[in-house]
Amino acid sequence: TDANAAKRAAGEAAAALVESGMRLGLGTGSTTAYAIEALGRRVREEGLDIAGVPTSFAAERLARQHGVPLLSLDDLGLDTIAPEAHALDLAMDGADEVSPSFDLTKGRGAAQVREKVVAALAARFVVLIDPSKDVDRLGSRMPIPVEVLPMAEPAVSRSLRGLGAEPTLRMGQSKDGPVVTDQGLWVLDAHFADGIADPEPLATAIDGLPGVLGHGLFIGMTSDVLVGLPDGSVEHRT
Ligand code: DER
Repeated sequence: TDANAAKRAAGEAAAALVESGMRLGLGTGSTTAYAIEALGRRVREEGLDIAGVPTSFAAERLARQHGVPLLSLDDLGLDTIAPEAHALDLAMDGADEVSPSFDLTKGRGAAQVREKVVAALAARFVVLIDPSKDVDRLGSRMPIPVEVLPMAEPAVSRSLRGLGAEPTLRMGQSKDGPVVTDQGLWVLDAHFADGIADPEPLATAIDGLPGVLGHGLFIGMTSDVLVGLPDGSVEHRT
């Protein structure tokens, strides 16, 4: 379909940015899946010498399936890297919404907590989208996923309402009861009826709620946006 052609174009463009010797962040979702597949091809066909830190069980399994070598943060020798240097050369990941200033909503796949850890370690954070992800303001089309300690869910829901959101507990499709994340926690999807005028203070406020592990607002983290188009072309925004 056109949507798949657009996602594939973005994913393959991201894989083309990768050079031997790079340590990568491997994102989660259907768009980054194309990048992981393309990286696997380059490893096999060109002997590309890379390794990546996966951002979910899904990304890890996909990387193994395609023969992309994996790393954990323990393998990076973080304490031997100067504080101002970056542990990863390039992290690639998808997004649910991208604002004009490249701020993101992420977490449709409930992977936002590990994704943010990995993106924060990268010298360059490349976001892979199709045009359907462009929004004028974050929260206008997608809720903000908030990963929460199950025992704290009632308190965090109340606080999110106080911040102007309508929170809904994310329920399983192939599982009865709440979705359980890779960390064994729950996800509250915080819906903002009119979108979010100023996402930065909201992100800070959500981070401060006791019982919250992380959320899907990625503010000021994006280096590049690769927009795949249905005709297979790619728009590169920096
Ligand atoms: O869940 C996530 O954070 C994904 O990266 C999501 O934001 C994008 O997934 P998609 O590429 O399948 O739309």
